[in-house]
Amino acid sequence: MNLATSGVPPTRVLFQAGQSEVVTRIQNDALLSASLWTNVALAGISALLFVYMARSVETNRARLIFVATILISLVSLSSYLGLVSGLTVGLIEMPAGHALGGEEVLSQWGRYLTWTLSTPLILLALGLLADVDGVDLFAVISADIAMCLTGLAAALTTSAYGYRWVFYGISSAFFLVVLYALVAKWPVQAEAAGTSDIFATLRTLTVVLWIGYPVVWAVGVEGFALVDSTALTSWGYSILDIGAKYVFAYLLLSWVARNERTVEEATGRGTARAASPAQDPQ
Ligand code: RET
Repeated sequence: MNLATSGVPPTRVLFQAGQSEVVTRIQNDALLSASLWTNVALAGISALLFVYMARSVETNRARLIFVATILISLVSLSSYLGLVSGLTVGLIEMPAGHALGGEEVLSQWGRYLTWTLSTPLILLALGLLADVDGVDLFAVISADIAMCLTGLAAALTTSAYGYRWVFYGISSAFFLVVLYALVAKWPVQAEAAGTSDIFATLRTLTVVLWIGYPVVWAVGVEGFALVDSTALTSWGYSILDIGAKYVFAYLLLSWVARNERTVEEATGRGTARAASPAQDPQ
């Protein structure tokens, strides 16, 4: 069916709006394009760098941390290619009550979808570093995935302005679970694992930058639209991504490569020991 001639009003077309139309809008906005291509480049370069850094890593747990972290860059590369190609971008009409109510806004909904893959990998890497137990890791990663999916709902809800914020509130509640683990629980386990110094650095980086995401959402086009530019909102997320993924990953992997023994010795105090009766006769 040709939507242009079918009599379907443009406001109802929303996600059927052709990818080519969305791509044209992105390409015509140099600032917006730059926010995406910068991350395509950084994701690709960082993945290559991390694979290179992995060449001398031999022990199991260190290798696992490398695999999880290299995947962060690869997920990011796919995510940003989804955005620049228009595959995971759509036009949504903001509901009445929103500062841009009635206007069509470019929604980069693919970001939220791919965060459901990248943020669990970040938490997995941090959890392995701190040698947290499997149940804790499962609970925190589940809350994190729920945070991303309800964040996706907040961004895509167009039936009523209030519902956008209801989903935002639920997403924030899940986020508090993640923050609680990072700030209160995991540092204690990192201390026991002998990784507390690097864990503290990465934890601070993660907590500060991750708090930036809901702030960008609230201030940017999706929330109060105090900044009503799609390009600037996109740059907000892109800059946070650079710190939360590539800088984070570089700091983590260079430490792990230098301290393989500490990482390997930590195995057995948390997950592995609890799961393996052979190491724990009681
Ligand atoms: C949203 C809006 C709803 C409320 C909250 C949010 C939090 C998002 C976070 C995202 C972190 C993303 C990262 C991506 C790396 O690839 C969904 C923006 C709380 C914390 C680190």
